[in-house]
Amino acid sequence: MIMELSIDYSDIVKVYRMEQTYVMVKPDGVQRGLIGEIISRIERRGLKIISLRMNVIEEATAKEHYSEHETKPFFSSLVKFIISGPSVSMVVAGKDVIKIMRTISGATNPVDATPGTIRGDFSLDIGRNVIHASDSSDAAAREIAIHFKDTEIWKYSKVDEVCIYE
Ligand code: RTP
Ligand code: MG
Repeated sequence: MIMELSIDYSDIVKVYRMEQTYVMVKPDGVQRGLIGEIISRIERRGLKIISLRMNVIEEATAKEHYSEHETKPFFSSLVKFIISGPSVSMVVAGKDVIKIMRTISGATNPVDATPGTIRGDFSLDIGRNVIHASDSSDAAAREIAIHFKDTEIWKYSKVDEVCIYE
């Protein structure tokens, strides 16, 4: 028997209006083979990756990205670490994605990160906490613009969105 779902596919376009955030698998996450694990967690949650790139971030870009911390004692070691090897940058879209990505990521200091979060499952040290995710809508807009051109961000529908969103 063939069953048809009674779903209104015309609503799919709503997802375009949802939030976007910037996510990075930091150099430690890349070295430890966690790219796939992290991307899987993002996808399985129902979030949509709308841009994706591996590169070694330029020093000036890393300084701009973390400019809110430029007076902190850990700033120079943080920048040095972020540019130390390839990282994976993404733009992720979805309903409440900024808050959800922060929750999936876990507390900044892994000692406080709940098991089940990325930091709580895969890290031990605050300076090697595997993932970055924007912490507010202003930060998300700023960070996406630092790391991606508009033309690198893909606004597409996914067929499962009718099952993920009410
Ligand atoms: P991120 O920006 O990397 O996603 O991390 P976050 O929002 O959870 O934490 P934030 O306060 O923005 O700090 C940025 C990164 O700096 C390192 N850090 N070290 N030694 C220290 O006290 C210290 N505090 C922060 C961490 O690697 C943190 O992810
Ligand atoms: Mg931060």
